[in-house]
Amino acid sequence: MLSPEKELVTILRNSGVDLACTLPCDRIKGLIALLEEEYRKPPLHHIPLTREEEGVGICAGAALAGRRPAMFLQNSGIGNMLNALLSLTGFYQLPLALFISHRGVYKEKIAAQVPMGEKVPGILKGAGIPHSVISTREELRGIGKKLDALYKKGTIHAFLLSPAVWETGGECRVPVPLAAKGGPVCTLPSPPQEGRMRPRCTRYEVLETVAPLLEGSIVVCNLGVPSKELFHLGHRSSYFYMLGSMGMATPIGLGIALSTEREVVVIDGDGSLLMNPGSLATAAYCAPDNLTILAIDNSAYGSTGNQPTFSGTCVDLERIAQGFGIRRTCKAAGKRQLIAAIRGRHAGLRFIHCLAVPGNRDVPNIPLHHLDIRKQVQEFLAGASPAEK
Ligand SMILES: Cc1ncc(C[n+]2csc(CCOP(=O)(O)OP(=O)(O)O)c2C)c(N)n1
Repeated sequence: MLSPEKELVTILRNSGVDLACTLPCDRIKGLIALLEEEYRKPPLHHIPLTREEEGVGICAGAALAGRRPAMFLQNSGIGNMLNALLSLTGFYQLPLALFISHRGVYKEKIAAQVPMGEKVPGILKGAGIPHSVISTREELRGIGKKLDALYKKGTIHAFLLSPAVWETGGECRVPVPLAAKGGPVCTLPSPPQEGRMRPRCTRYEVLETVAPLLEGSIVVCNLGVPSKELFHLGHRSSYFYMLGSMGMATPIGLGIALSTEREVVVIDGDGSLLMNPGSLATAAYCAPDNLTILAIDNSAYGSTGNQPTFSGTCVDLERIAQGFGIRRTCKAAGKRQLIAAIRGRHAGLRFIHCLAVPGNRDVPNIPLHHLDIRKQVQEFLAGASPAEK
């Protein structure tokens, strides 16, 4: 029996879909890997995205040129693209097929997926975007007809892909392409190192190294596996674990840093920073003295299966931070450099570009309720100021 992923890609090809823009979700990693393989050669095209909104623009341009574009994303990404969908694709009546991994409603283990997952059908309805729920093979087979109609009419249609559909038999055997073993691009080695720095630690090892140095600081930790790993290494009430809202670690940390005298450390990721790089400009503009952004760059969307990000091929995050105006930047590739970077006396906003090798530690979900996480951090912030301690 064909895997559901293979059957869907066959339907796409039969309907003339020639452009696939993707941003990973764990539940569709097999589908994205298959698209990458099958859409490798022109006239077909696969484009990995940094933020869903840019995909809307790319697809609109492609549709203007007569192509049949489709996007593959998690339902949370709808929140990142609604304006572009309505004021560009919808306004100009361009065709766009949205294949949305529908989280939060079926065998969901991550509570933060629930609000967006439950509301997304209503959000689509409110936005006037028709949608179909796809949870069985039969529903999957009905996609072709709808695709033909939307490309003919120049409309948007959303297919909400329930995780149940991937359980309808036949395993997708395409291996998920993993981030390059060589790790992130480094075109700007910080003195005294010469030449290309090589990452040596996984994210877990990075967190293990820095955790003892984080006592007393408010820590905002990136969503997904980074937060779970940090919790596993030892919980502190000063840790704000993100359970959703990809791309928001630096903005959250900036907001806190501007509101307290305490040291604030943001643990961000390359995928998340690439989704919202403008947050570095805002941080540089505000430049709070007490903010450190520790970007753990494993050149991968680690939490969703280590799909490569552009930091493994063409982007140097330290240069990005510098270009946005952050003056104090450095690179760290091993434990000693990392400790020196974190301990280093400083005044002003810092950006530490920590090179890491891809890989996740197998750790359980965080057992805390999100409101308890908030309460603990609020109470920590409301406690004695560092000067009074
Ligand atoms: C808007 C949105 N799109 C996609 C996802 C799925 N997602 C969760 S974590 C993650 C990867 C984050 O990668 P990175 O910031 O590099 O951190 P890493 O997991 O590699 O440490 C993705 C794509 C999401 N939660 N929200």
